[in-house]
Amino acid sequence: MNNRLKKLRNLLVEKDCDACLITGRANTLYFSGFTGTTSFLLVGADKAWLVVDFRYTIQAKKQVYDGIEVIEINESFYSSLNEIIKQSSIKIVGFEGPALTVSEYTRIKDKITGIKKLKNLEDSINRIRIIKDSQEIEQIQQAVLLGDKIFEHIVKFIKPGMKEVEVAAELEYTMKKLGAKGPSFESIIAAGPRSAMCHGTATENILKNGDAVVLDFGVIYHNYCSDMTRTIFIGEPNKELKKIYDIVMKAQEAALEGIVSGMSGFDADKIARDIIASNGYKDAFGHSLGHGVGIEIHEEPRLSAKSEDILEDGMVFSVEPGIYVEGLGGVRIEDMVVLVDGKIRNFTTSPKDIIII
Ligand SMILES: [Mn+2]
Repeated sequence: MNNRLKKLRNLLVEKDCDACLITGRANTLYFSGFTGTTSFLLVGADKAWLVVDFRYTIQAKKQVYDGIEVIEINESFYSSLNEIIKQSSIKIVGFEGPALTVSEYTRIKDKITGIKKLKNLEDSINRIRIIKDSQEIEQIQQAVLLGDKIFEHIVKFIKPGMKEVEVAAELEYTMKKLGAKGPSFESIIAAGPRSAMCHGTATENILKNGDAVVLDFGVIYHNYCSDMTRTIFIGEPNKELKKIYDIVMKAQEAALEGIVSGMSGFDADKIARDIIASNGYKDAFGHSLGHGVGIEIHEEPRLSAKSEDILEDGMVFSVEPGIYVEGLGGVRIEDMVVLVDGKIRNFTTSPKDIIII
């Protein structure tokens, strides 16, 4: 874990900061091991402090990695931070822009008088998490495996006439029963024409004959997220839905085969996008091919028509092409993968042959 703090300290040098203040939950967990919901993690050149209130002192002391001192606040977070900063002659402090509210920023400026300059490090702290270490890869694989088990169960559970919310409830109940903390995002269960809505979270809509049903869900297991999508059918699908299913599967298989380390997120996305476009559905694939997954469900890298990320070994991301036709329905197939030795290793093992219930 010291390696993580080392990377952060290299960033401090690069950004001319004496310390950085971590307030986001994902980065706090990544760099300190602390899972509570309120804290300030201050990392300096050779010391690091996790500032918590009374509720979390015992937990924080148990969880933090070596080299991090747990400080319980006396008066307020700001006065405690101010004391630390004054005592350690920290002057320039970087912060994670995406994880600090305007109110917090204003309070830090007003109350932590020891800070001479605050620097917005934007998403550069998040980007340290872009390459997963072997322990993370192992944990992510376990999370994906749990997702596969849940999918296997839910396929047997689904019957025509059920509501989408019943399917979602069974999914989420099963997750927790199997040890997950809960869903990594609100489960998407979208049947019939609703399946054309990429983020159609479950409603009281009833699963009917001929419906495509998009099941997009994930778990949080041992602090790591999984994400998967399969599209199944209630009764025999019509010709166009079947055709769409084949195109999406081909696009995904081509991407899984073709994505290599060194490739840009743009080029990776293009592999699937070109196949969908050449089959006449150019405008029906309106989202990106994939996103990084880790402590957060959506993180770096991005595989999209706008991405400038370069894909590298150790990156974990989703590959999820889709086609959506208003009035008819949609199909998406999503796996989670890691780049190893230049190529894709697929974590997801759920079947992709058409499933008809
Ligand atoms: Mn996804």
